[in-house]
Amino acid sequence: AATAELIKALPKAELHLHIEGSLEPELMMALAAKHHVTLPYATIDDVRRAYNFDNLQSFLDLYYLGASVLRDEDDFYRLMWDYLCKCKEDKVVHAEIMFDPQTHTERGIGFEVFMPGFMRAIAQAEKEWGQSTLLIMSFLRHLSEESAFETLEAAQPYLSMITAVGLDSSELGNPPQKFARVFAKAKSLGLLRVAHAGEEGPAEYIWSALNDLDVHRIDHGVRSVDDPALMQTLAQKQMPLTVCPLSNIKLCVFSHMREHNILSLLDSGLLVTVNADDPSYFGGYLNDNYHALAAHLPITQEQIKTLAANSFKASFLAQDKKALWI
Ligand code: ES4
Ligand code: ZN
Repeated sequence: AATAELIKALPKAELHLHIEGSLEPELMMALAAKHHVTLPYATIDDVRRAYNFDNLQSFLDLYYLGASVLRDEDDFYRLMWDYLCKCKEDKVVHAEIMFDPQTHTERGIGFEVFMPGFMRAIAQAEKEWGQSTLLIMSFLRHLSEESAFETLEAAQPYLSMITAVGLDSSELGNPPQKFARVFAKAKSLGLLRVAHAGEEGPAEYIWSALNDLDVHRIDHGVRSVDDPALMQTLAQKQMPLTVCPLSNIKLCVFSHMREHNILSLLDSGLLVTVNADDPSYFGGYLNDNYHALAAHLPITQEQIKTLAANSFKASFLAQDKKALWI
């Protein structure tokens, strides 16, 4: 009970959250009806029952299907608004939110549709309760380098609203170096950089994210334990890892939460953070991820406080703003 109270009371930052992965089944079904989109689900329970994944790809197939109901500006507003309300509830005082432009542009829905929807919700939450947010534009790595360049080009009018670029989707067979030139261009435009690496992919992909993409954080990175030299480099650089416990269990990266390696990453001196990834698909928002760790691992209250402090240290907030929360 004391641990539950601590988790609830601690101010936290969320650093690894796909806004399209916060689409709850209720909103998905409502938007399908609104736009006359046919989904292979008759009821909300059918949607929830479908969320049993064997690996990353089996999840991504349903994630892209779900996102197909997002059509107009109001849909993107509602998606973002619902997530920001969860932030308020979970004491997520700062959120660095990823969005996947290509998930929408590939369907003919452009930046001029989703960006105003996102920004209207962000402005409202900032005004109503002082919510702090920033945006990370993530490239789909199963698509081409050319498509990523086109996405960066299409984002030009919106760059003042975007802090960083990221890299997500199917990891195996799509190593970070495939996007080295895109990330170099993004860097030249003043954008910060993160990349998913070492979720399903090998430790070499984490090296590639560091060396070829010049990232400030690694999303997931749990496979770093396979490479002692990499562990040493990550610790020495204090390179943040945005670990997503419930995601890793749902996607069978670990067979059970008690097998999760987050405490050994922490004990090795890495700058580890806890994050929700795709909360509506993986069974919970940020506090649920902390609760799942507390339920299955011998985590101490001090370690929980360290993880929350790390989330600010690893954030893209300015140093003076970080200091308010650490
Ligand atoms: C994702 Cl968990 C995960 N991994 C890679 N790409 C993604 N996109 C949304 N969630
Ligand atoms: Zn992710």
